[in-house]
Amino acid sequence: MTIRKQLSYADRAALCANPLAQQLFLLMHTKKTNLALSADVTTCAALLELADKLGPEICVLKTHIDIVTDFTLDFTKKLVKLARQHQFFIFEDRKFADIGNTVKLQYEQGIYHISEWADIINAHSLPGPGIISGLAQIGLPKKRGLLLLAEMSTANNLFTADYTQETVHMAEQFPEFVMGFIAQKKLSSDPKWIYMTPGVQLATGKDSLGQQYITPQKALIDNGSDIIIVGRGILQAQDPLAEAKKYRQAGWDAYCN
Ligand code: BMP
Repeated sequence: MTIRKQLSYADRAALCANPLAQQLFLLMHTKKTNLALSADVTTCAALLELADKLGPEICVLKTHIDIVTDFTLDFTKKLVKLARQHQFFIFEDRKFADIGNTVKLQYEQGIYHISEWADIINAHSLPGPGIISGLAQIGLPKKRGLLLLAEMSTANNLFTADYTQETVHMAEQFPEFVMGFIAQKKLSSDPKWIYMTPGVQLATGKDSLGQQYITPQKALIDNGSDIIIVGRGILQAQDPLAEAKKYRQAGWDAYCN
């Protein structure tokens, strides 16, 4: 019987063309965490408190900046400071989906100036490769990274197997800027891609609006993903820090398995 050694996060860091993917793999390896917190709260104070308390447990903090009611640019400076202090990357879950020229403006300008503070962003591949070229014009000089949405966690979504594979092919044309995918499972044998999986809770289930949950073990062991993205599983717990530690342990045990 031959036993094939799986590549570790550290091994895979060396294979990445995108510098941020490399740094993220190394951070996961040294910090021993593959947990991303989906910090879906609506005030700057609540977001900063989460970043400060849970920052030591996570590799990525995911934001939806347009749900924050009292946004200021000063808030983003504080968030970046906490990210450096506690060693995590900031991922703005903006899901860009327009033509290249428009997403460039949305990424750099407007109220949020996303390119100034978000290490990672994501985009739909639906408009074609121009969306990646547009975002890359802003993000590449700043050494940022892009994730493409190749699958979604929701019930009855319109992502087909062909769409998912075409998304992987599109990523292959931009290895310096694309880090990997938002997906439910590993999609390619190329070890440089990083997979982040939302729709994760300690028990399987769903919410009332189509969200579906798989367990950390299912995401990381059975499906071959790399990072679990957890929102309400942690945020709605009585003690979010204690719950984050549970998810961190479950995620790390699954990776080491
Ligand atoms: P929760 O764990 O509370 O269900 O939150 C999941 C988070 O991941 C949300 O911020 C949502 O926008 C995001 N997300 C998702 O749930 N499924 C996807 O396919 C893609 C996402 O970005």
